[in-house]
Amino acid sequence: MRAKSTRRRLGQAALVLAAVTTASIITVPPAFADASCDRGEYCIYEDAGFTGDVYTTAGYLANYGNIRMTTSDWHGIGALLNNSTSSWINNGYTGAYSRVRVYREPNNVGEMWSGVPGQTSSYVGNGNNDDASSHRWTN
Ligand SMILES: [Ca+2]
Repeated sequence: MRAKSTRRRLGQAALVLAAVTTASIITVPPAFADASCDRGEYCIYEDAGFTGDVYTTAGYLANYGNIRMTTSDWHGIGALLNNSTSSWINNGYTGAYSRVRVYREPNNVGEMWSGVPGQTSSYVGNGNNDDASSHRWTN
């Protein structure tokens, strides 16, 4: 009786595992899903000219920390977002909280640049390159 019960539980566990495995095959990995610079997003590029690894977000980010960018090629993991921004696009919506402000330090300390919707920078300049650590949306 006990052995049968254990076997049934193992069988159920195998079914759950199979379902999870199937789901992860069907689901598009977030690393790839997040690569496009969609409407409403602030889009960060590792290199000048909107190239290299990418990070796109419609949200605030008070500390880039250990967040990884989306890799731009087929191998490896993305570059660290922190201290990597070299070019950017504000693809946000106009209206309230449409201006993105970018900071040298976490928690919005030391503003380096800001941009309204539609504004882009193909290179942030030598003084600001690879130095951004947080951003937020403001009016
Ligand atoms: Ca960079």
